[in-house]
Amino acid sequence: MNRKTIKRRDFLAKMGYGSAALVFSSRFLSSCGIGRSRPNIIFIFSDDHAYQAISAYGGRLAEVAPTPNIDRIANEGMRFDKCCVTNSICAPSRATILTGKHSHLNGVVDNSVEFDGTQQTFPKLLQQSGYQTAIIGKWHLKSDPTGFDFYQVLPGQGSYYNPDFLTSEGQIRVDGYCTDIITDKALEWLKNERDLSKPFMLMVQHKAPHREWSPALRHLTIFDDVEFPEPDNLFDDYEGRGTAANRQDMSVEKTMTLNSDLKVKPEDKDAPYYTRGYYARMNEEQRQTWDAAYDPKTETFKKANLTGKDLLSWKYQRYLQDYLGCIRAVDEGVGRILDYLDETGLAENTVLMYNSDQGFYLGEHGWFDKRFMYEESYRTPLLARWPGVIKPGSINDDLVSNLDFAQTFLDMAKVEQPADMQGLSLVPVMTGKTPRDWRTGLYYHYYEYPAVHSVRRHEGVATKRHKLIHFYDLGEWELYDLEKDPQEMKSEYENPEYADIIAELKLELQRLREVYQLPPLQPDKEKV
Ligand code: SGN
Ligand code: CA
Repeated sequence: MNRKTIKRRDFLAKMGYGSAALVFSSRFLSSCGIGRSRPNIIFIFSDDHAYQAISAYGGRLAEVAPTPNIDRIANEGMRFDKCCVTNSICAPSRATILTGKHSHLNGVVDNSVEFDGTQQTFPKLLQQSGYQTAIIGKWHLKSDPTGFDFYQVLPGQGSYYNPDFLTSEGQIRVDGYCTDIITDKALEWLKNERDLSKPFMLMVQHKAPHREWSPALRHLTIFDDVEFPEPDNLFDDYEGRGTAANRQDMSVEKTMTLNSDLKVKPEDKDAPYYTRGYYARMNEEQRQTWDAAYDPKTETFKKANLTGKDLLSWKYQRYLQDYLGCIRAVDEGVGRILDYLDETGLAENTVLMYNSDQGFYLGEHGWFDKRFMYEESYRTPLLARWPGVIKPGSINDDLVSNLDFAQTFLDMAKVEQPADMQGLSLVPVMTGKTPRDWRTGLYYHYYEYPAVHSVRRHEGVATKRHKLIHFYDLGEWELYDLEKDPQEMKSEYENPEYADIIAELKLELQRLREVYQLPPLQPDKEKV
């Protein structure tokens, strides 16, 4: 018996099959996805997960809040350091991923738009080519999912505790913690519900760590004794930037609410804190665990009577305790899925990608939330493991985008990439063979204004080093030199030394607008 046969026998034994099954093993193994030329695809997607909160990316939080399981994807695969989004907000990002098109063409320019589910998407094309497709978790596109053989999705933003799910048979409520349930459902589908005769594409989409950052009950106090390093620009005064950065409404200091966001419990039992949101959603037993965790924090806070910078520092610590607390369950879930793939041998022919719908501010510039083209929300984590194809431990810094994912998945599945998709397949990049003429600039466009957090509309172009941003409602431009100023604290737009670069970037912006068929800008003047 050669080594391969022994390996197969071990594997079959693990799956509960005796040696008689060996004769059928080739067919069986290929039905599991092993030895198949078209790989299975698992896309694990979180909501608002900042790359600063993934230890594989290093940074100030890596030691205090490690993510060992997510890091496994990087260690066994590739870490992308320049993965950017087309429009840094939830529904638009999801629509771009599904369609491979910028917001103005897929229609979802902001969170208020309903996704037109009749349009071309990569799950539909995979499905037509013989893949089984499934999505579990946050969807947030208003219309029902199309192109999936199986779906169980959260309505709207979903709930952290005892969440509802929309299924093809109607709405169900499931007791427990959302992140754990989504992982359970994904594993259940992999183990018992998928069609073994087909390759599959599974999207596992978490709500966490979205606002209002509510961790699993077992994780409510894990960071109580941790002091998180502050970013250098937590106390940013926005000097050197334009109107938009100065007038946003997303600061840890002013926008974050003491009760809902920071979990300081109000004394008035009729307060909204108790009657709607996560607290109302919990059952009695869950509330007891919650109270045991947050009552002491509320007491300490009230006694401390903090003001000014001390108050902001406290808010920052409290915010990160919960935000990073949410990520612990996401990381555990990733570990469970990786373990399952490894233990069953399914890993061998399964690509696993981890990504978030955009980045997030963890106190940088004094902010939370996203939307801006400034680095922390513009960049998003991307990690990919593909045994035998991606070299373990590789790091890539090519300019890539969530615009590229649809074509990447199609390319992996050997399905033709439609000419009207606007990205590039990342398969050559993953194999370490980035084409010489790979893009040198990325186009960005944020539309959701007026809206929550008051971030002004803007478009822009980014190269690896520079970023030109046009706040067109305001008639203002900003330019950043990331090599000189990685934290983007000073716009160089008025600096004559940058005149040539600005001229070049304006041409590039114009070129990209034409390539991507952008309509003329529609400033929201009357709402300024
Ligand atoms: C909610 C949040 C906002 C967040 C938007 C969009 N407020 O309105 O902080 O920016 O969602 O988020 S909350 O108090 O209701 O949590 S997105 O990820 O869906 O785009
Ligand atoms: Ca989001």
